[in-house]
Amino acid sequence: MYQRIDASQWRAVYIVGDLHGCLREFAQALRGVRFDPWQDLVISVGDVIDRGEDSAGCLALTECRWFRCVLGNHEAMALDALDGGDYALWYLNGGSWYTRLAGAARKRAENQLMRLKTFPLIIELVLAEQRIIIAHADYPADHYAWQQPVKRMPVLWNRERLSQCMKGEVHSISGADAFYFGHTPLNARFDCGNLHYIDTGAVFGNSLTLLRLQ
Ligand SMILES: [Mn+2]
Repeated sequence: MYQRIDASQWRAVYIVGDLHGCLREFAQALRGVRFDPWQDLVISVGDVIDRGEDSAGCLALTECRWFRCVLGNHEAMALDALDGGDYALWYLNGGSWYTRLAGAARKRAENQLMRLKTFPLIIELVLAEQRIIIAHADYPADHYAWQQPVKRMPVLWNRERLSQCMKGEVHSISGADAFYFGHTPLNARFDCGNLHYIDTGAVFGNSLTLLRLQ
């Protein structure tokens, strides 16, 4: 469920919002910051696949050594479909790109998806003296602790805390310095206490948020 990353192993560490197949925009953003795959790392908040123009290309990123990600609800829907054989929910939510893959491309995507089962729900980035937590939708607790058991569904789907933040009922989470989430497309990144929501709706024609953390 948890994975720890030591930022000192990389020159620069970036975080990127929900890709949803927007490989072109992502490549452009990386070029814009002169990203070096031999020295730098980028961490995704999940939902790399579905809806956009190149889900297979974004899925392939999960095999790159310079790319890390937490699971999003779209990856979880794909895994549930592959495991249970019921594809309806996933296809309705942008997963139909998978039906258009054939032969080796289909097999490759299936293998890459199955590999996501070993991916974390929560990444703890240790950066100098700071602890930065990355999860797809929420960290469903008032206090963060490494390896603390949390429920999978709210980590992937919860929008409750974000709505509370937007209503001004500020909700920081203790136990870590900062939290980064995606999942809810916003016009601009939204910061509330130590919580940062960075899905800026790239797949809906808005911009992709790529931030340098180190
Ligand atoms: Mn999502």
